[in-house]
Amino acid sequence: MGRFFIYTLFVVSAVTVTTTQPFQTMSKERRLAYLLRHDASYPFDEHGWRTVQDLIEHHGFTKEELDDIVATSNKQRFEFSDDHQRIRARQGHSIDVDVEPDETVPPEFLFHGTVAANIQSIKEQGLRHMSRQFVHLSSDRTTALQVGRRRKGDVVILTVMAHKMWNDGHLFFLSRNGVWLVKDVPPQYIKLQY
Ligand code: HQG
Repeated sequence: MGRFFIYTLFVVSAVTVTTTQPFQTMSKERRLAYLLRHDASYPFDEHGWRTVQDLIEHHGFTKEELDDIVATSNKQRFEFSDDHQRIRARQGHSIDVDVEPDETVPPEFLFHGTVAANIQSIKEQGLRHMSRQFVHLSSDRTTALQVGRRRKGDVVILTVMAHKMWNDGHLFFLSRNGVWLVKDVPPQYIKLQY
């Protein structure tokens, strides 16, 4: 194991697993997340807004359902424009939009929950943003554990030396629902702790 790698291995049984679930069987919130983050067929404006009218007319949502999802989403994933005519996701996009997360100086450490099967590759390549615009980081281990538990397999919590990265010139953004975003994390900034 490399000098930089100190391991924190949380071996837990995966309770929530990310699946390739058919669209129509997803919850309304998950469907909305897909439609606002990944739907390349929709002409989003540059800041990632989609009209409420489009979701009502073409995707089976009612205005009340959208109000309810925005208000009750456990991670506060979505927001309306001031005039309530448009809606967007606050983070997690694969489509190329700028939802204006705040560029922010990060704390000393941030955390990333993943699974053991990814570790060798992460050691070699660092954390990559994969299909999304950014690598997602959490400000505490508990949240990172929840993120990792979405996947099948033993969860591993990685510690990212965020402030050192920032000092070395990497930009960090904080989404409006508290998720830290960074383009990629080179391997020398990752601590794996036993
Ligand atoms: C892994 C949810 C191999 C990475 C959550 C992760 C989060 C690598 C997967 C948000 C790698 C990407 C995002 C490398 C990264 N080699 N594997 N070099 N670099 N990975 O879903 O962070 O509920 O794009 O560890 O709460 O799991 O939808 O990222 O396992 O905030 O609002 O590649 O999704 O938010 O998976 O999750 P994802 P994530 P919502």
